[in-house]
Amino acid sequence: MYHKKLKPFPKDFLWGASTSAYQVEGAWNEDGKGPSIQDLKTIPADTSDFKVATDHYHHYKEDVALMAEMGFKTYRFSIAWTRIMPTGDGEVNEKGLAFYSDLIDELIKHDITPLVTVYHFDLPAALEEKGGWKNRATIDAFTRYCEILFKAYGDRVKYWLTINEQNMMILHGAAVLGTGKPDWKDLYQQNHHMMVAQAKVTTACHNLLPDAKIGPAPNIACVYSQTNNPEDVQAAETMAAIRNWLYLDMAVYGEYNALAWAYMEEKGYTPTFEPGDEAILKAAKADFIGFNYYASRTVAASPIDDTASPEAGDQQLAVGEPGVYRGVTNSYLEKTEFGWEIDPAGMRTTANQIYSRYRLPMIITENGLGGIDKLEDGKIHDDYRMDYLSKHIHQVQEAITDGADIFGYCPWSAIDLISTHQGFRKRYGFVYVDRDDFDLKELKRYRKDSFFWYQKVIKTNGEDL
Ligand code: BGP
Repeated sequence: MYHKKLKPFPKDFLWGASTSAYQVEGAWNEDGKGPSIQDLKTIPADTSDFKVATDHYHHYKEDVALMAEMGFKTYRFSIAWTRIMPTGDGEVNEKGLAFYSDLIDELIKHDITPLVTVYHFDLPAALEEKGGWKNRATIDAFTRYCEILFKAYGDRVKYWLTINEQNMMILHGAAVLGTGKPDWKDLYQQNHHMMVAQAKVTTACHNLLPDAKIGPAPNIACVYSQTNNPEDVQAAETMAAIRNWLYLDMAVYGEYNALAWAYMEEKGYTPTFEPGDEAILKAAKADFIGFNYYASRTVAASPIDDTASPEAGDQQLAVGEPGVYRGVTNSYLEKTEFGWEIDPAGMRTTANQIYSRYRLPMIITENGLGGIDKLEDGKIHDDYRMDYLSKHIHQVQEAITDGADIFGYCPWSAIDLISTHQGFRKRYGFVYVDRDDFDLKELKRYRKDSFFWYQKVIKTNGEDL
């Protein structure tokens, strides 16, 4: 594909950036917040826990002012379920409700559209103790929790995201959530419950807030075949079905993707449906698709005695499953310091694939470079980040020119926060937060070079990259 002339970004394009509650807020047990699974998980000895994070809970006004200075049109953040309902269900914590209400007001005061993720990896610990997503009671708790949010904030929040990276929680649960060795049959049952929960809140949102829009936020990556051997190509198709389309087919069509279902049948992983599930799934249709993209994936066919293990890897690192597919390194791509491949063109391909399958408006809800930043004389020269982001934004424009309906771009992350695995060593923000894994210092904020660069990108509506 080529283009002679790129179409401009739409004039009301939603430039912004993302964070998630447990990675940015801190104040882990303040003002009535209950513990989430993230607060209780075992953290490697050389890495910070999530108790203070960036302390955004106490700095949110300063942080929103920095976002406004960059010119953000939107800010994607998540709500900590355990601030609203400390035990995941039952009593509502007014102070928790007030925090997000104030944050939303602060954003609106600065003309920043709130884009709210209701659940980003931080299941209430009290629900986990009762079986978490294995337990169908979690579906009802999630629905009640979301209804509270819709009623409390629906007058001001028009864009909602349901579950962040449900596909990564299932495929890389051990890495993302620290849940230990996967039991796949059980995981696909949990997955089914999350699908039903998502469908219920999508419908609840439509009923309670007819003007609002709601969609999923999986991590979607186009899957390349290592060679033109038809067997490799089929392995790539299978992986795309298991990794990507299973989640989006459900969010949009309310049905299991056929190829993914066939895989689950073959493996004995098909979930049990309760009466009514089918109708609940079918009744809910996303209004738009949010997707996180960090890099493409490349795979080859895998012999049944393959040693590739589905238990290894993280959100992006190559894994595989004997007899299904084997993740391989793409020799055309460079890697970040943390080993994730960099593939800007793959983002265009991914957006085009999603659009041709679902024909729904899309917003990129995460994309970004985790790097080791150095603070020197109050400055952070993060040209590697600007390079990564400008190449990806260029590809967003290519995809828009291809005809994909993309209405916003929210890289990860608005401000430095704790990485899911590498603590404060791995940073993503436009704003540097001065602390390291164990020394909290003063948590002072510094504008990185990428801050000023992104300010210019937004000001010129993506013309000056
Ligand atoms: C995504 C998650 C985010 C975020 C990001 C970067 O998968 O949705 O929560 O952390 O990846 O990952 P990491 O922090 O592991 O570098």
